[in-house]
Amino acid sequence: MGKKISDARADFLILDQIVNDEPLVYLDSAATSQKPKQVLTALQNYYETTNANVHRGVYLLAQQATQAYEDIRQKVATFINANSSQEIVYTKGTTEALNWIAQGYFRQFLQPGDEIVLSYLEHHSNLVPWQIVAKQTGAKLKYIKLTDEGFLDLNDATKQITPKTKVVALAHVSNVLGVCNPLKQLAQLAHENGALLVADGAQAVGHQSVDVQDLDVDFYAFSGHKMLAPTGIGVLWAKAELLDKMSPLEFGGEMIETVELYETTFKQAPYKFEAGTQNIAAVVGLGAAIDYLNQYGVKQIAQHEKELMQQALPALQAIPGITIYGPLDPAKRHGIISFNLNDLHPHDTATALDMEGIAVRAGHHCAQPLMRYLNTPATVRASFHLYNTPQDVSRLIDAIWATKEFFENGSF
Ligand code: 7TS
Repeated sequence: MGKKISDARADFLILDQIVNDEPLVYLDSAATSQKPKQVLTALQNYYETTNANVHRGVYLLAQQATQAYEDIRQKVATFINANSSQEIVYTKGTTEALNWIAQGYFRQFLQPGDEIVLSYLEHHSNLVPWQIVAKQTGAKLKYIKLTDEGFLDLNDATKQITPKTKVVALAHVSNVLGVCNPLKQLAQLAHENGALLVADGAQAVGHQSVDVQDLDVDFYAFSGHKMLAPTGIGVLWAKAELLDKMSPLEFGGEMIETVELYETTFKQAPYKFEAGTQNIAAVVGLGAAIDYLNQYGVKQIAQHEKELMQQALPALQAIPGITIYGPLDPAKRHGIISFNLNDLHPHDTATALDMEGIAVRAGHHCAQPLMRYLNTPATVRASFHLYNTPQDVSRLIDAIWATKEFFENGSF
C-alpha cells in the first residue's frame, strides 16, 4: 500500500509509444490490461533462476518452482478473501473456469424442468456454456431484464429466480455497461430459492475489492490478463464443498492419486483440476500482478477510475448526437463506457480514433444478446485501468470531437 496512482503509468513501457504519429492512449483494458515492468521482470527472473516443473522433482529448483506456485495460490486466496488456498483452481482464464463450472459441476445435477437464470448483459463466456449444459440436461434458460440505466432489474430477478432455479450465473461488472451487479443480494435470493450463484468476475478483479466470503457467492471466475498479469492464467474459486463435488474435465498427469490399468483415483481439489504441466510462468506473473496492485490498493484504483468517469461522462454527454449506454452518473459507473456517435458505424469511429493514437474497441463485445437488447448492432467502448490519466480522457474527448467534425464536414 501507499504508492500514488500517478506513479503507475511509468511502469507500463508499452504506453510510451507513438501510434499514427500520436502518443498512444490505451483505452481497451476491458479486452486485456497492459502489464507493468514488475510483472515482466518476474517472468524473466523465473525463467532465469527458477524454471522447473512443479509437484514432481525433488531437486532444489523444482522445489522452489513448486513453492512459488503454491505461495501464489495463497496470495490469490488472500486477494479475494477465499477461506483457503485449496479453493483456488488455476485455469486458462474466465472462459475455461465458467465452462468447467457448467460441465464439471452443474451437468451432473441439472434435470429436465430445472432452471438456469442468467441476465441480458452477460458476456458470451457466461452464456454459451449454460446454453450447452441446458441442451445436455433439459434444463431451461431464463433471463433477468435490465433497468433503463442498464442495471439488473431486481424486481424481475425476484420473478425469474424461483424454487425451480438451480443456478444463477451473473457478471460482477458488465464489460459493456460498466455497471456492478449487487451480487451479495442476488446470492441471498438464489440461496433462499435453493440455487447456487456463479459470478463472472472478469471485469471486477483488480478494479475493486472482491471478497468472495462477504459476497457469499458459490463460484467466482476471473482472468489474470485483465488484472495486469500475463495471458493464459485465470482462476476458478468455489466453496470447498462444491469443488469436492465437481468433476475434473481434463485427465492425465499430476491430477491422479493412483492409476491402475482400468481405474484411477484423483487427487483432492484443487489438484484434481490441474492436469498436465500448468502455465507456471503465468502463475508467477499473476503473483507479481497481485503484489503490484496491492502496492496501490484496489480501493485507490477504484477511486481513480471513478474520478476518470467524473471527468469523461459529462464531457461525453456534451457531444451532440452521442448515445451513451449504461448509467450517466459517474458514481454508478465502473471504468467502462460504451457509446455511439450519430449514424456513424462504431468501426468507423474506432478507426478515426486510432488515427489520433487512441485505442478503443468497437463491436458487439462478445455480448450479442445485450446489443439486441440495446437495439444496436455494436458500440464503441473505452475502458480504463490504473495507468490511465486525466490527459487520456481529454485526448479521447478531443478526438471524438475531431471525428465528428471529420465525418460531418470532411476535414480534421
Ligand atoms: N466475462 C466477461 C464479463 C468478460 O468481459 C470477458 C472478456 C470474459 C468473461 C472472458 O474472459 P477471457 O479472459 O476468458 O477471454 N471480455 C472481453 C472484452 O470485453 N473484450 O475482449 C474480451
